[in-house]
Amino acid sequence: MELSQELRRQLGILINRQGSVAYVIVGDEKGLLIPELKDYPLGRKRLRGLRLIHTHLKNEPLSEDDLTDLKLLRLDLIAALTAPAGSQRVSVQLAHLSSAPSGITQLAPQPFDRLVGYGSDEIASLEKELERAVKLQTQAKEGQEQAILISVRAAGERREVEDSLAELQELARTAGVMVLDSFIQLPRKLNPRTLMGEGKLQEVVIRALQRGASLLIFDQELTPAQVRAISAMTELKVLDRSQLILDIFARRATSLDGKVQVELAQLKYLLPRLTGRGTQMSRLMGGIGGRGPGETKLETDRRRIRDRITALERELEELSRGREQRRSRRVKAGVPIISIVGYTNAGKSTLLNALTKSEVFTENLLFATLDTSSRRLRLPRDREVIITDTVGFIRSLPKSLMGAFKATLEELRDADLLLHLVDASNPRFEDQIRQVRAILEELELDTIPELVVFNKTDQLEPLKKKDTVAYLRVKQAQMRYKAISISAVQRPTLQPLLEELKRRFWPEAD
Ligand SMILES: Nc1nc2c(ncn2[C@@H]2O[C@H](COP(=O)(O)OP(=O)(O)OP(=O)(O)O)[C@@H](O)[C@H]2O)c(=O)[nH]1
Ligand SMILES: [Mg+2]
Repeated sequence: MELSQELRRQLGILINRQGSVAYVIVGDEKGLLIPELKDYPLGRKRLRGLRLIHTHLKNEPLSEDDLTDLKLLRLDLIAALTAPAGSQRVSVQLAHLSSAPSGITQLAPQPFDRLVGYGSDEIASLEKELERAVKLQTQAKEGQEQAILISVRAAGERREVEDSLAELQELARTAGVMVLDSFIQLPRKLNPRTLMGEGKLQEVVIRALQRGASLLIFDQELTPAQVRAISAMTELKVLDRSQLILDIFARRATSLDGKVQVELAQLKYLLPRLTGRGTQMSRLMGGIGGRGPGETKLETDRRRIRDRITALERELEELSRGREQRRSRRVKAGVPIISIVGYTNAGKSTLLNALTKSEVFTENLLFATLDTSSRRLRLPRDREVIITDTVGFIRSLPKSLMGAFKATLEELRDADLLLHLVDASNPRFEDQIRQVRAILEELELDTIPELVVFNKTDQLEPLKKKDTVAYLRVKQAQMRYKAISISAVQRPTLQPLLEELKRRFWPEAD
């Protein structure tokens, strides 16, 4: 304290759990800057294992900056020592993280000697308490990743943001991630470095600590620099929507075609990010032992990835040649082709199965289907059509995936009719229709005739009782889109659809 007053600078020490001094920090009159705590990584621990004890020169209480350090660095404890000018009586103020709503517990100033008593036992029990609070709240399976969802958008309606976030939650569920909480921020201006404002980000970190999350998933696409900045600041894993979708596709891909396309998409997503990290790391982490992957290693990595991309593209071409042959045979046969398109989970595969009595895999998770399958559907009087089912759409489909799945989506070009299947039981169905149409337009498929079909109408009766307004909205939309209603799980309801197909392709008959 004396030394600090003499120097007119704050002094601080970081003490580890063994009681030895890990860092000594010399600040200025108003504050001090904590270095990167490389030797004390957080890993899966709740708390850092370091206590910061530092001096305040003007008798001031723990500052905002102090509390921010406590939160972001997840220190075990922060203590500020003060002494009235010329006095030997040093008093101490303590704060530590806790399961209180604010995330922090502050103790009233007390004489310095008390600090000595506030030792490892308290901290150990504090960490246990945090651990216990987390355990009580979650039922995550062993090894299941636990996440907090975040959406930050400068412009846009709250409802739209919430819808998109609800979908992100579904995506997380599909990826096997447990969602603990979500945050929405609608700032007037985005923070270019971390997207989310830093104050809000602190709140997120505290929540992650209290609830035991290890992962942040953003609904918006993050730049490589933003991912780095946010994960450096929070020491949590950071993903965005695109990465989550890519991850789901990667788990789902079973056919050779699917695997090649997904790997291609992943590499194309990775390549620019790898470049960014390389140059940044080597600049930031210079010095002995702190070198990132060296430039040479990165250059080889990049080259290897580019080579792999070329090889995969060639393989895809090869694969699509086989597909081409099958296609041209089909087209030549002159049999009408109907392609079922629609938002993921609309029931496309279920409908294909119901119509053609086949067994394409279906599941109540997103992106059950990645590969296109075609089946013949026999109609009365020896007429037949080919029905194809393909990968589902979703809003903000990552560009790299669109590119990689071009070949799969190419097949839609041969369709004589796009059967646009809509999950009418989904509260967001109208938005989903818009999204599907936007993607069709982007693929230049909007010139093919479209037939809108509302599926899952078996769910509408319960809806009518529960939420009449929503029910009426579906009914109105159905008229507006001139949609046929079916329930793919109840075969008799498909009759009107079959009639309509007959009318479209053989109008003169009967
Ligand atoms: N209640 C009800 N559920 C349905 C109906 N049609 C499909 N489902 C269910 O909806 C879920 C999704 O069906 P899928 O056929 O896999 O959907 P999809 O459009 O092929 O989805 P992706 O391949 O993931 O894009 C499954 O759990 C189906 O059982 C329906 O008419 N009524
Ligand atoms: Mg499917």
